[in-house]
Amino acid sequence: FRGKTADELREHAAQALTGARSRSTALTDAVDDEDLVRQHSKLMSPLVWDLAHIGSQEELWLVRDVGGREPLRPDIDDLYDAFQHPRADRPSLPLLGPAEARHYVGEVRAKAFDVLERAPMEGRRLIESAFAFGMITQHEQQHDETMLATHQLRQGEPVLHAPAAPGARSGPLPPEVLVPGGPFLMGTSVEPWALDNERPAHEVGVDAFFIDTTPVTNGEYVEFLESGGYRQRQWWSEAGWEYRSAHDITAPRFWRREAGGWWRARFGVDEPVPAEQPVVHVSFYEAEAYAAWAGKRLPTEREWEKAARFDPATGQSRRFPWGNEAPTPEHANLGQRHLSPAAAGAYPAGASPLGVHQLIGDVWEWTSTDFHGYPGFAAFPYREYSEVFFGPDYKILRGGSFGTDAAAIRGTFRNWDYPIRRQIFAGFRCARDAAGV
Ligand code: AVJ
Ligand code: FE
Repeated sequence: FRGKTADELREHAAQALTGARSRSTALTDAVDDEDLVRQHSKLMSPLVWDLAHIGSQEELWLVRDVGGREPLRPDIDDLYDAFQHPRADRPSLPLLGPAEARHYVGEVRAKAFDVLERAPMEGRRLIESAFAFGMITQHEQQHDETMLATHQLRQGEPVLHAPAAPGARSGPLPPEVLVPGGPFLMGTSVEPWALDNERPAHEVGVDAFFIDTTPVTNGEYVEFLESGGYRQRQWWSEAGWEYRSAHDITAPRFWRREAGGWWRARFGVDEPVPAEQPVVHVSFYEAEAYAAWAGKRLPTEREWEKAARFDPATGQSRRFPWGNEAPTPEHANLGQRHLSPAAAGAYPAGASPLGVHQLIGDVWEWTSTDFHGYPGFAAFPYREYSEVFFGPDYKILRGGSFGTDAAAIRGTFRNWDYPIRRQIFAGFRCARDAAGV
């Protein structure tokens, strides 16, 4: 926030909120009312639930907590409390209908802007207020990505459209690079919009390791698949093999075999699986099996962050692989500008100082690390944002996907999900030890 006037900070928050809202509107206006209230998959909420939930959180956190205003709709707090109702049960709740939900989120937003007008954007309460608007923006963008995943699960004619993602723009890349051993600064204490689980900054030691310069591509993944990887027990962990067998998983989600080739369904369009793009819609277990087959392993979360942020020239950690400036379309495939990952090598301007590409954008990357708080973790503003998820059930994903907005990603951002999840836009890259280097 340094060097910014209170008005500039307000303007920035207003633009971020408005950007998130145009995306939510586009995702929910793309389908008719019947489609909005339908559950497209037991794994997801009806889109109309996400929309009103976005409004409900904004009412709770911004309008009531930060603004100290009277509740608008205290009667619906429970309906949109994600902890009270699992996704599968949400369609049977007495939810706001499409018109009511749109009206509600509009009313909440008007109040939120009113709160923003009067928010203390200087002095002692600056950080608190500015963070609250950042948190609400990120919350909406996260649900927008979730709604995008619902669109991917939806049956029917395509309703979302975007230009094709770029092809490779860098020359041939080495398959992997060496990341030197030694300490680096992980997490952050200064990033204004960082959530509680990214804090505080702390030094961690990492042994030297090799990491892939790009995420694993469909072409590479097909080699694993066609060499019998899904049938060979030896590549799989015990839990992974159990999961693979119980659900008879034989390929990434949304893939099918036809006429001697692999096809995929992508937002209602059928297309041959593009060999040059990172693989997406694989579970942690599949990622782990591929890595074992390739003679490698998944990176730990620390390794991923060191590869993404460490600048060997200065010894400092950057905000993003390319530096400290916010992502532009030259740096990374973010923000649903395209409806797929881009080819490996499509973002040379986004590479890290060590030459690791596409750490931000394209696909979320599975790491081998369970979700825990950093040393000195303090839940903020609520235990329910991250702390209640700490433990061995969730694996960390890093870097964001083509469906993640720039407002909701940075080098320190931590996402988490169950290792069986495949409907999220997740892929991976491999690493290996560099003992003795
Ligand atoms: C950080 C993506 C795991 O979607 O469950 C949304 C974000 N938290 N509403 C999720 C979130 C509350 C969260 N993830
Ligand atoms: Fe939420």
